[in-house]
Amino acid sequence: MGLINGLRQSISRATERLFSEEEPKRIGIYGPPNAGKTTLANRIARDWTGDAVGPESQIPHETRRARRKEDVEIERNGKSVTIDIVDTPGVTTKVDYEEFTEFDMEKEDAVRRSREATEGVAEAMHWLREDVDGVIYVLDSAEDPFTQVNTMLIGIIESRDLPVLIFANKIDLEDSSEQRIRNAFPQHETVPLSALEGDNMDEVYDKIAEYFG
Ligand SMILES: Nc1nc2c(ncn2[C@@H]2O[C@H](COP(=O)(O)OP(=O)(O)O)[C@@H](O)[C@H]2O)c(=O)[nH]1
Ligand SMILES: [Mg+2]
Repeated sequence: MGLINGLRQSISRATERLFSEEEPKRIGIYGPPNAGKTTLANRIARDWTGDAVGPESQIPHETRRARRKEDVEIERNGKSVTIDIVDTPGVTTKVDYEEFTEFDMEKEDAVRRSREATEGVAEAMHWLREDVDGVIYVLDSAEDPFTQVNTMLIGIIESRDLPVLIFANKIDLEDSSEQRIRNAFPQHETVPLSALEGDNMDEVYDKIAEYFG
């Protein structure tokens, strides 16, 4: 009996290992509000599965809960990687309801949205600590990358030893600078793109397969 149970246990451990190797990698898309995280998540999902992850918006904090798209299979150079795309709320040091009232919203709705956004930020941080296997860090190339939030998040990602790619988004904008982002995070690979226009998506998928596959 002891021998058979022992055998059973080692077989089930081996099976577990086999399956865990096939499990998709969970890739979190992080970055400040309005960097284009949802636009990117939707483009990846549409390119490889045909449907979207969530609504994109000019209103900051439109994504207030983490959204997931499971089993997105990306095929590159004869290799395929299966990932779960997690689109997170933008991380910021301050969520102010007045940001919302600028968008013609009633105060009550604006206050509710800012409360949800604050909870969403906490949730995104929790996922970063517990639940993701790799990170795509999205930045708006037309904005200054040297912010406390970026430094803090990249620091947390590094301390967890997670593979990370920096995406310099919005390169279609005239005052964008990919180099400014490279200078801010020289220790990481930076990929320029426009999630909105679909520029440089071939390199984006090559890098995703290379880093997270
Ligand atoms: N010009 C330009 N605008 C973009 C690009 N990606 C996203 N946006 C716009 O930036 C705004 C915020 O995008 P969203 O994906 O909601 O940002 P998120 O808050 O990071 O999820 C929207 O108005 C998008 O259309 C891009 O590559 N180029
Ligand atoms: Mg979003």
